[in-house]
Amino acid sequence: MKLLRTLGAALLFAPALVLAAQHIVIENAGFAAPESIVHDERHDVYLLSNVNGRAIDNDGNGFISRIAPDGTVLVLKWIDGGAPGVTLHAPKGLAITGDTLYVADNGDAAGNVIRLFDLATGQPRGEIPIAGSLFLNGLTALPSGEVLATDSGWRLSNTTDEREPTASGTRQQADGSTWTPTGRDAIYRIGADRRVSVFARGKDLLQPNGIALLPSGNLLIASSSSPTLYELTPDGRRTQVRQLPDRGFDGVGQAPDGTVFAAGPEKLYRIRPDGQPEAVPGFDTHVADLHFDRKRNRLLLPLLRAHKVIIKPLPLP
Ligand SMILES: [Ca+2]
Repeated sequence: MKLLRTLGAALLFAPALVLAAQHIVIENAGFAAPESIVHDERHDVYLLSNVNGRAIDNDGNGFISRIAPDGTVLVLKWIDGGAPGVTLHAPKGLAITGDTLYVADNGDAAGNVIRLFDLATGQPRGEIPIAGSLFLNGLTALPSGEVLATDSGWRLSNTTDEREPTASGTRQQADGSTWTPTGRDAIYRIGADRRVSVFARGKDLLQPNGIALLPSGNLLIASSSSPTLYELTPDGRRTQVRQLPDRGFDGVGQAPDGTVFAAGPEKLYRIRPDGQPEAVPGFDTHVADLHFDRKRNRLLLPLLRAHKVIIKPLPLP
C-alpha cells in the first residue's frame, strides 16, 4: 500500500488538524472495483464496498474493507464474501443505522438483496430480499432508522446471451455485459422493523443512483442515465430539478458548507450554493458512491475503475 499525502499550510496547526487537512490517495491496496465508502462514526473508520469483478456476476467474492482515517487499510477483507457463512457478490451502496451496516447486493432471479452486518464485528445479521428489484444501487439512512435504496432499473445480461431487441439507452459494457433499462426504476424504503415498502416508483425517477438526505429533509438523487439531479420530498414528490453538462451520474451529496458534489461518468462535479456546476480538476476516471467524513470535513471518493480511494479535505480550493 502506498499513501501519498500533500501537506499544506495546515502543518502549522495541531496534529489532528494536519491529519484532517491531508489529501490522501490509497492505491495498490488490493481494492477491487470499490463502489461506495461511508464513515462509521461510532468506530471512527471508513467502510468501503468492493464489487470485485463484474456487477452481473454472483461470484461470491465481494468484500468490505475497513480503513483508518489516516488512510491505513486496517483489514482489506473485513467482511469477505469468500468466508464461511458470508454472502457478498457485487456489493454497492452502503448505509449505517444504529449498530448495523446495510449493503446493497445481487440476489437471485426474484430480486436483489440488502445484506446486514454487525457494525462492530462485521458478522452477518441477516438479509432483506427486495422482490422485483433489479439493480439496487445507492443507500441512505434516515434519522428514523429507516433506510432508502435506489433501484436503477437496469437488467444485466451477458452480451453474448442478449436476445432482447436493443432498447433505447442500452449500454454494452467493456466487460462483456449488457445493461438494459427496463423502466422499473424505484426507491424502496426499509423500515426499522426490516419491512420493505415502495417510497417512489416509475420511469420519471430517471434510473436513480446516488441518494443523500439533505438538511431540509428532502432526498437528493442523481440519475444514472440522464443529465439530471433532482430532489424528492419526504412524501416522494419531485422538486428542484437541476440539469448538468454530462449524463450518467453516480454518487451525490451535499457538503457541510452547502456545496453539492456529483460524480459523473468521467468527472467529479461541484455545484456551489449559488448555482453553476464546475468540474473538479484532477479527475478523469469514474468516481462512484461518494460520501463525507463530517467530523473532519472531508470528501470520501471511491474510484471504481482505478481501484483507488481519494480523501479530500473540504472546502476545496
Ligand atoms: Ca464480485
